[in-house]
Amino acid sequence: KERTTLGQSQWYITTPIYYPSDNLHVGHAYTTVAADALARFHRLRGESVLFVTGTDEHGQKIQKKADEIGQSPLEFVTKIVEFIQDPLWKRLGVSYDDFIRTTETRHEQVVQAIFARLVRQGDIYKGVYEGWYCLPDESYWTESKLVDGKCPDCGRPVERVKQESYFFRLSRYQDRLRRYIVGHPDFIQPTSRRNEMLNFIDAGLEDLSVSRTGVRWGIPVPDDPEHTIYVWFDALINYLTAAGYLQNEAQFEAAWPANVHLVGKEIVRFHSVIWPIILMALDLPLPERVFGHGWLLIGQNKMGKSMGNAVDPIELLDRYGTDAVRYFLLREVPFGADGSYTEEALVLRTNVDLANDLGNLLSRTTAMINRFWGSKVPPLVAAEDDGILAGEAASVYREVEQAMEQLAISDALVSIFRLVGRANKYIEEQKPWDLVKQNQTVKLGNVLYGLWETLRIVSVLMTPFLLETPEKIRRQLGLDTPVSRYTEAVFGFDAKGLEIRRGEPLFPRIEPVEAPKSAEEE
Ligand code: ME8
Repeated sequence: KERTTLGQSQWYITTPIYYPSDNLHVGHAYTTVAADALARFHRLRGESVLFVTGTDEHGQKIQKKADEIGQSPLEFVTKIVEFIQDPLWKRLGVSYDDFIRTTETRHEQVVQAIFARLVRQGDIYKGVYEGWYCLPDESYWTESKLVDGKCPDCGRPVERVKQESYFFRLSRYQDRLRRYIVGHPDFIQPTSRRNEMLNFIDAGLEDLSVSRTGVRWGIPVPDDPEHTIYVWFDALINYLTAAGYLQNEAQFEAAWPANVHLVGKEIVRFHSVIWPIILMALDLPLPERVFGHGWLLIGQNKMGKSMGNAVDPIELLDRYGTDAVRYFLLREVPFGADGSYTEEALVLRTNVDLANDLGNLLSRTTAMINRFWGSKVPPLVAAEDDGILAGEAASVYREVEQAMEQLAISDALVSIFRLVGRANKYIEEQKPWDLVKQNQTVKLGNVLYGLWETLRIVSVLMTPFLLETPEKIRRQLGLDTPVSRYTEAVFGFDAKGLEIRRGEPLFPRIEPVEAPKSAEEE
């Protein structure tokens, strides 16, 4: 884990903090692994990174769940949180710098300080709330927003709430927020989500109820402990707490504003309406971007705890290993769009891309260097090189950088695998076995070097995405050093004296799951 370097600006990325109301599923792993790949990419470029994830532990939903099984809420969530940290994120290789729990004192202090300040400023006032509440989403709705009497976001039943409450004056900031979003086209991404938000704001922002009576499990309102602070108001502030707000000035200087809040599309509204208004009220700069990615679907439905279709990431890790699971999550669906999850697709991806394309390139390359060049890595005779692989590698280098800037994570992997594919085709074109017979030694050496060098470059480019594979490739290439900088992915490495070490296949082929036809045929 990289330590925070003070006095230097940090690239700050966050995931949502998840509700530990149940074990997390593949949908949560999706966001978290994506954030991890982005964090690792920025570290590889030599930037100081702050990558934060965590858990959103208060609120009525958790309280209800804990009551049902007769445990204290803290006891109940703590077990789940420990599981999330280890084994879940540990086995997925999530390299967070900080894990924030909203029940930590450092967070409760910041939330109360902010609440008190907003009351003093007149941005929060006391009134009476009368309307509807969606418990699973922990969100308030007015009568007019309901669809067929249900929550317009998730379609589930809502409950009637009438009680004394504190209100946050969203209405006061409506015009300012609209101007900000219009003036900062990259603030909410993708663009479709930005347009939805503008429409939502144009329909008019009503002041938001930010406290509850009767929900014990929450942060008390300062000087009015009958009220606990609304769980979303509490949760969003985690991004400030983790950056050191009010507690560590130097750290906060370096980290704030956040570069990316990565979230699922269903909570973009909280992050691009309520959150920026909290920050405006505090006179703080807004995050650079809020990126709302799409959903993993099972059939037509969102994968979710309440849908009963949640897939356990631990089972996938047991069956397929960290890199196959990470690769599938990062590659399968264009980042931003919805996409369906199936285990068959995971197996196919692993077999086609990792076992065939990449695995074969490595085994063929090392086999030929072994047979045709006595296991030594041939030297590059640059003046005679055709430049084909060098040229492709240079384009891919730039494409991966651009894709990662735009959070187009799957595109970055598509580019890397285009380079792998080009190298495989190059073997067919150059036919090293004929070059041997024709005694074209310089050409043969350059071809073998080019293939070896492409694999070395691929091992660098893949470092943010896959954890064990880059090392495994490098071991077979005869390289003992781990990857440390993105700029190592440049063609022309001096491989003098290195010897390849042939080894196990990178990804043994997996037998396809659930193939009833072929089972019958057997
Ligand atoms: O909303 N596809 O927590 P949560 C893709 N505590 N991503 C999915 C997904 C799916 N099917 N299901 C879940 C909360 N996710 C609040 C957040 S932030 C200040 C507070 C991911 O446990 C996605 O990132 O319900 C989604 O936004 C998040 O999990 C919701 O997690």
